[in-house]
Amino acid sequence: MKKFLNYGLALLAVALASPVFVACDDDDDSDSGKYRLTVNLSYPEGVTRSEISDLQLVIAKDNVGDTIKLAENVSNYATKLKMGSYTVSAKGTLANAENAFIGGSQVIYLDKETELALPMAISYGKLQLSITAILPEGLSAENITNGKLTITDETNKDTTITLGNELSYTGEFERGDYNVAFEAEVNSDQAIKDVVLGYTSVTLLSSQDIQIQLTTKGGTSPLIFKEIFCAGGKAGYTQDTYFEIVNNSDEVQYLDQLVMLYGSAAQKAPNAWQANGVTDIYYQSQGSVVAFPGSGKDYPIQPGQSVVIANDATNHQEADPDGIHSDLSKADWEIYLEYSRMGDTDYEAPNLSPIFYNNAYMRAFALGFFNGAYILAKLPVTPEEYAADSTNYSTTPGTTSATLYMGIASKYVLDAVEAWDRDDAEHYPYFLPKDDAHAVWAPVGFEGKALRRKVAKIENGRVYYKDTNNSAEDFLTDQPQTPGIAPTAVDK
Ligand SMILES: [Ca+2]
Ligand SMILES: [Ca+2]
Repeated sequence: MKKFLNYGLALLAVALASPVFVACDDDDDSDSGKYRLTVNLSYPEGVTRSEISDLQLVIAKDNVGDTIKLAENVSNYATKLKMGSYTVSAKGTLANAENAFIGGSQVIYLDKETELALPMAISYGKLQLSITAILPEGLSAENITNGKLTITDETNKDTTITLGNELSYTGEFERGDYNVAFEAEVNSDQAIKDVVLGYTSVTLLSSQDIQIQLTTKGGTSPLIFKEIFCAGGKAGYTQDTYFEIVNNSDEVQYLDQLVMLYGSAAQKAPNAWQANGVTDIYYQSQGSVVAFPGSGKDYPIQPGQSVVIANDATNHQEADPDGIHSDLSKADWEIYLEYSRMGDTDYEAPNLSPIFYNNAYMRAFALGFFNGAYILAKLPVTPEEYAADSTNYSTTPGTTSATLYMGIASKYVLDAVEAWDRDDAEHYPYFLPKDDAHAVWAPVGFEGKALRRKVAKIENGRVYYKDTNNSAEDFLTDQPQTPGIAPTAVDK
């Protein structure tokens, strides 16, 4: 129908430009060799002539024809024409709907008296939809960023509009039903930004202004641990451990300057900090805090992509054929503890480096085979700046020990996973519930088993992992080591 309209307009333009008149009386003023053509417009059910305005007819030969305006309540037209091929077109405007048209077109060959019933159909032009998002009280446009509007039509086709910190948008859309969703991040120094979001649906039959009331919600981390292997593949072999981090979001993320911290999950009661009221800063255990290098966007990680961080990026199967180890010689990264007095080898993989250590006799990061609290964090400053700030350290409260521990605040945590030793009778959580609501059982020590995050769904081959900030729900324990290998099935 759209084709017809364009064609009709083209005909109209041509007709205005070169008024070759073919509809009625010819030059010779004689009816000889002419045939009568009667056009009767045939409307779709439910449409009457009185609803149509500006009804026009064009009878064109060789793309040239006059525009005949049909008078009110007239639906037919008769003329006499020479034998030949004609395109008969009609169009009008529907009065009872915005930007709605009715029209039809047919080609005939006139070689006898003819009565044509020209079928007419309805077509619609686009309508204007204006959308305004209303922020929750206390927030203004300067407080938000990365605003995104998603408009989904009846066929589930999405149109995504990037709005930055704009709150309104106007576009042209076909008639129909739409779902409209708005989402933006709230500016803060938190590693996981809060989001404002809202949703509405609209049936677009005329141009409309709609509003979406937004509410605030805690965001989810784009980067999470997919697998943690810290249980060891054989007693006495300490450097086969690894972490795997996945980009569980739909946008590119960056590993630059992210830090990893390890805490002990062996506590049966509040630790010294918790007992002193410090519950939202997580202090490391003995050992190091390590960081990715980079200046901000040097190490992108694509949606769905994962990276393996080995303690030692070497083939541990070769090094110790008796244990249950992985070949980590192709690991994306390794943790290189240059300071270690136990010796650490700098293999080919690029390094995460310590930004602080309080025990030079640790051979590897996160030494603790039967339990552990693992943090992936994004700091508000560079790791070096963070490490240089003395307020980020504490000695153990209530003791005279001079040993310093680095702490990372809950708000900088991207992912926190706690694993408890199932043989311990008592446990006291290392994390606040908002970071990890419940620990998972750690794999049995020295049996080569890993913690692996559950698969929530698989779409077009892309694995999405479960992330409810509850390790007991999100992780499977005693899993085979699968560094860098995505599962192929959804987990219960
Ligand atoms: Ca190492
Ligand atoms: Ca290296």
